[in-house]
Amino acid sequence: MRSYAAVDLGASSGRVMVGRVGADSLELGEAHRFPNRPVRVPEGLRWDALALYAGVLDGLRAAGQVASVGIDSWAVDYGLLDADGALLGNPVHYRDARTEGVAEKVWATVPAGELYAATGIQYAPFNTLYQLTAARASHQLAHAERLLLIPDLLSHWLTGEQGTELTNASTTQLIDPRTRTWAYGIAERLGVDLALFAPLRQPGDPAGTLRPEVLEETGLGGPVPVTAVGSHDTASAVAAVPAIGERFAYICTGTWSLAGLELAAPVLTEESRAANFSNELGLDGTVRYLRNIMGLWLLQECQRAWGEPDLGLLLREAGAAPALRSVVDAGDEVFLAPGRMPQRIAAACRTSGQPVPATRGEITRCVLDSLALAHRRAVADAQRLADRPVDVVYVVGGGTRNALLCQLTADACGLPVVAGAAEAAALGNVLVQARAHGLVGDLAAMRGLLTRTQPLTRYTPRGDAARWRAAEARLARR
Ligand code: LFR
Repeated sequence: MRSYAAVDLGASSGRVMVGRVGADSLELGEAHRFPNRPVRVPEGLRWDALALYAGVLDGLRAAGQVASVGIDSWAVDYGLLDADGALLGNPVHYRDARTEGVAEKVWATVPAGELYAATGIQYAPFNTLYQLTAARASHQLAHAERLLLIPDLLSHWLTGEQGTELTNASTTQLIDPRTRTWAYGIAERLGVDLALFAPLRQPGDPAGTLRPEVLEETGLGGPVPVTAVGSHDTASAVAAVPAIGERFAYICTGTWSLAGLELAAPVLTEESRAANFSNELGLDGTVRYLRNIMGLWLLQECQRAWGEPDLGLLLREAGAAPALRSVVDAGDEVFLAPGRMPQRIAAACRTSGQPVPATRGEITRCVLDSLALAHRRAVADAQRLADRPVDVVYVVGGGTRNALLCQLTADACGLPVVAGAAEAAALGNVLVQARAHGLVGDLAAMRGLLTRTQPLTRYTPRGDAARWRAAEARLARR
């Protein structure tokens, strides 16, 4: 048995998990969990990078001696370093308003169709490319010598080394998914200086060793290597989908729902662009062909507005509320920014001529029905666009704790749902480290180990597909 520390940073909390991997065993335990609270300052919404780093150090201390450390987090965001290597300001949060209207400016130089054909990345206002364009005239960018994506930034602080991990780099919209390296032509036309980025590294590559000061602060005995993992949390989570064979779809549920397929090659058609599917890069030459859906963010923001009531109670109320009475488009950008979520959901129902959910139970039901409907559309669209039929949908991530959402997803998709690990990202992170150290074989072997060692819950679709079709048609008519 060997122990690996997986640092997994989510939009609302970070955790350091310890995975113990043996020849045919895999156990995961939590060493430390800490809040990740975005901070609104006069210049906008920012991440508290130092608090995150402090949480990582506390976590490594709690984790104890490990064979290696891996870091994954949400995508697209970054820190800028000056010529002395100092962080220039607090990293900007992807929900910050600075990218409003920026994509149109980019498309005036490189039309959206061309951009998609070259990068395969869906339109989202927060793609790193748009963030960099929004920041073009800033003093910070003018003084920046280096850009490090969030996991690479933390890895740099731990080791002193710099790199740009590929799975996360693909979310910048500056990578060509066919060559799996920089989209040089696009960067040049849009005036993005690729020299800002440290050299690319692959999941499994060595990423340095903990600095002596870090060893001292955490009480660990050196040397402790840091291993590059699928540093985009979704890359790590998809690696930990407990799938057998190829005929499966996955939904990574958490703050976001990322729903789609694992492919061997990107789908770069105009139809795929119109359907807003992304081709993010995964382990071992795979492509994560998926759509971003607002996810449990909709519910988290409602809970925040309601003073954080008990989730179990809310779900019971939602279970008792009438099904599919009102649905909203869970892919709609109007839900991206924080604040006033119950009112925004009510407004969306009102303007689409549906009954306005009034109670907490009704609003929660509306959110869960809407998410299940969005899952249905994404799974169906992905199969059609990639010409790859599936027999089963795997759900991983925080949403696996929400049995109602899993059941509604099975009902909506008309397919069996198999719910895997809530901490899938951490498991994928651990397994890539274990593999780099020779303990596990390829992706199929990693998944085999997961199916043998992790509890799975199966949800069988309950009939009445017609009601979901009708709800879908209601949304499409908007
Ligand atoms: C999920 C995730 C998504 C990405 C979003 C923003 O945590 O990484 O994959 O689109 O956060 O970075």
